[in-house]
Amino acid sequence: MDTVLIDRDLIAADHAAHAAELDDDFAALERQLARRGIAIETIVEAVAAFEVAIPSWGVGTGGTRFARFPGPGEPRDIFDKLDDCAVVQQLCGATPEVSLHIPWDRTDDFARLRVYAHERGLSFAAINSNTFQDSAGQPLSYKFGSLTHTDPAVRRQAVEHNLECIRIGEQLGSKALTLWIGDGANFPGQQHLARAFERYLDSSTAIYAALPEDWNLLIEHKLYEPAFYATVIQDWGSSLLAAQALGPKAQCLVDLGHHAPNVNIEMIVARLLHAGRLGGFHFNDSKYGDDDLDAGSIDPFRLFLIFNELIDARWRGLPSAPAHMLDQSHNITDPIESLAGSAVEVQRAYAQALLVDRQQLAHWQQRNDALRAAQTLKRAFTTDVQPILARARQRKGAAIDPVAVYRDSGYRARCARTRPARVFSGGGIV
Ligand code: LRH
Ligand code: MN
Repeated sequence: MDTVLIDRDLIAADHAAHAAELDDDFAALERQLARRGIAIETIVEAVAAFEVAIPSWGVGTGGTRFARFPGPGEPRDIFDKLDDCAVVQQLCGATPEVSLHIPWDRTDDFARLRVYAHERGLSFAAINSNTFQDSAGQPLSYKFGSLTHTDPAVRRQAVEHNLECIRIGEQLGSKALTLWIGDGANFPGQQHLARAFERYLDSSTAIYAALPEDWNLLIEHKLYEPAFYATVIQDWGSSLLAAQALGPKAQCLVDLGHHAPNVNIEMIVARLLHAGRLGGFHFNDSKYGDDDLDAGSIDPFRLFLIFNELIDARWRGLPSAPAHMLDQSHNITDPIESLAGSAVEVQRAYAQALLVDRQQLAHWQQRNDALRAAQTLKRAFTTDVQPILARARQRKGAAIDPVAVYRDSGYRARCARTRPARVFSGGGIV
């Protein structure tokens, strides 16, 4: 990594300041886990190897349809965004990959962008297409849909955009295309529910045919918004039907915010694992709708239960390697602090899920001892794995206290001086 944006001395000082307390906490946890038959080093290694990609659109200040309150030193283009992503990686050591969105991240030299990223220790995760907005100079509008539009010319335009995203992704070294479309209806009767799905299959078949051999197509379902009565790929069932119709490279992506309140998402994960079609996640949190809040900030137990299904599948020998990504909108916090913090929260859920005594759990489940089974699972969730997460960061040269190091670095103030303020008070998530 040639270009370092946070002074390494700051991280060295952070390590020096926290080493003693971390050693103390780590030793205590090591003893506790040893009594439970768990070698703490195996968990530290697993956590150190765990990565979650960050969304390029997550480093700018997000907003709602009502307003967006731009923060200081907003990134102006994809190069600024990569700088900010590199800072997140330097702080938490768990986010070496960035997921781009086209046309938001379009540039005229993607080869140079790849080098720019590489110099900052970054590479590229799945690339995201966008047929939910009309871009400048676009001949046909997506007002009434894109891949499922009744007009074949609009569908062709949307397919062509996705093919272009694949070509861009190939230049960047991505290995997947994430396909989320907002297509749907606001009124009963407005759209033929079956024919719209058939048009989706027809259009995505053309996209699937253009996928390089080693790529995946990640189909992202969403309950509603921007459509408020019916969404063509509304739930995991529609996504799975489409993936099974398209072929083995088509997988289902679960964005945690894309479900009705109280839907059992870990159950959906278990079903998609069973079908062999769990392709990835967009981690975030929510209390009501697609709130895109920081992962683990509202319901960390749900995040843990999702990882519990992933680890249980692995324990049962079910192969799955879903792509882990954050997809959040940071309306009131510094995006860099939120992204680093959220990456750590995803790691926390993963580490806790690794602590589940699966033999014991299976024992109680077999005997329908509901209380003991629930307690066995909760014991892992209530284990404070903070020393493991910090130790993993320490060993990777990341910060033990990422937010403190970031604030001491003055990086944001530096950006506020070098990046002209963007005066834009309108709505919109980015
Ligand atoms: C849709 C979504 C999708 C992205 C967009 C930024 O709500 O989750 O993954 O394209 O957010
Ligand atoms: Mn998403």
